[in-house]
Amino acid sequence: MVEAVFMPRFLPHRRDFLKMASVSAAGGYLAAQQPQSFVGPAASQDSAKTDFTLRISPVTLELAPNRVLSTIGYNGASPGPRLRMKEGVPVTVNVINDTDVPELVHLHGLLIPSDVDGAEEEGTPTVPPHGSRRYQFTPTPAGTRWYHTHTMAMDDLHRGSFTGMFGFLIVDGSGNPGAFDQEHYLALRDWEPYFTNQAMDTDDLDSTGPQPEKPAVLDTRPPGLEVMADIFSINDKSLGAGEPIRVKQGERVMFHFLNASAIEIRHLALPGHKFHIVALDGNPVPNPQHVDVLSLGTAERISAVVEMKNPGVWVLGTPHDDDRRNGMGIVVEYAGRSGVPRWVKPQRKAWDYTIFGEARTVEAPVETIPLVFGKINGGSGAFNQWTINGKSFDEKAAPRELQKGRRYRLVFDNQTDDPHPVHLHRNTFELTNVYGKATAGVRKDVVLVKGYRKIEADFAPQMEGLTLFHCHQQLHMDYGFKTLFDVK
Ligand SMILES: [Cu+2]
Repeated sequence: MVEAVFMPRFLPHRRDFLKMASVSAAGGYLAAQQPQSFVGPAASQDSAKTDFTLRISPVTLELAPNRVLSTIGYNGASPGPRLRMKEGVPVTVNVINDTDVPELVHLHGLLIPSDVDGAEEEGTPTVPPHGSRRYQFTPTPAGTRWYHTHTMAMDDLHRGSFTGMFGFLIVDGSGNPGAFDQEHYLALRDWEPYFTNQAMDTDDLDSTGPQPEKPAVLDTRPPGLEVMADIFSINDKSLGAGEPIRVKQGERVMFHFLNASAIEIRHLALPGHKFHIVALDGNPVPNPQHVDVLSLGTAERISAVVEMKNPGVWVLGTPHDDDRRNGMGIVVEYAGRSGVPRWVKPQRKAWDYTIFGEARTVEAPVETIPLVFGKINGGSGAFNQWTINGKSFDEKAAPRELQKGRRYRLVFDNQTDDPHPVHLHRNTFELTNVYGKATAGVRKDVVLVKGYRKIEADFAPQMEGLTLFHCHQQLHMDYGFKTLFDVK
């Protein structure tokens, strides 16, 4: 069924104070075209540099006309500037902090020393309020990386990754990026978050599947607060408010998607088209595949080529109807076509990391490290506490020691009912088993582990020093869901 979409007509909010005007009475997106930063052929925009400045300061974002919000960003914008570097060529990132609180810039997906990785737990010095600090490092590996704040937010939804402090970081390598006619960097975001006891609503596209890990007796205490949002954008524009992506029939368009949310797990579809997925978290996959729907846990990246062979005006957006009407999408417009952008609900199909992998048998690890994720329900109006192997993060506890170059297998054993996008700093891991299915060759730095399921990932640490592992949902991380390794 084809659904005509009149948008963005933001839904009435659960909060009265957020009464915002809709874009126009007719809901026409053409009334509201703004130049959209970051959308355009990359080649015309940037080339690799060695010196960068990031200024942390308040910014206002016009997500749509009459829908302006304020947050913290980099260089007066959110997303911040796209930082393009060359693999192996040393760079300096000068961070200036115009705010009143200490800050940290985490360089996500890079193999760099602890003192510049941007995590306080690893010993990276903070950027003092109204001060500055230089990050000097040699970027590697090549691929689509990103940068974002790594401060704690706890119960303050105006801090940490709830703000607009994020941006793409591209490390150019010697590899051939493939043939395409246009390249777009699209960061998915939600805004104006709030606490709620409601369970996370999902788009029901990606069922959890069998849960052999689920205990017979569940914790019956009421769950505590989670974070939700009702306003969405791709880069800094809500669906329909920015420039469409303009394409011609027959073009091959490379999309680099980043889920820059602190809270949301996201699906995306472009009706009438397929995504040819070539890289996950910036790392080329051994077995590129066509899919109809993308799944992006918090902090995950997907690079996919779309062949434009279905002329029209389409919505590239989330299958979640409320969220799409509230801004999560962007219009794809073929040359010579006009009219109301079309949306068609995609077929339901579970996301499967292993279709991008190889069937070969992986080398056995020297050691297996179980990481059992637990949740202590906080009850109504309070925060849940999160545990790894029964313990919430304790900064005084000695980190677990690992040996450089030794092959370890991490077992992400999710003994909670929530999906968790877990991230290992300063390393790339290889998925070796996903929900009971063996695989090889898919290299990532974040993986989404569904409720009561298990994923195994192997890695051989290359970098000495403290290495943080955590859930990339800000609230979960802040309330205990993290642990430290120390590589010797
Ligand atoms: Cu989590």
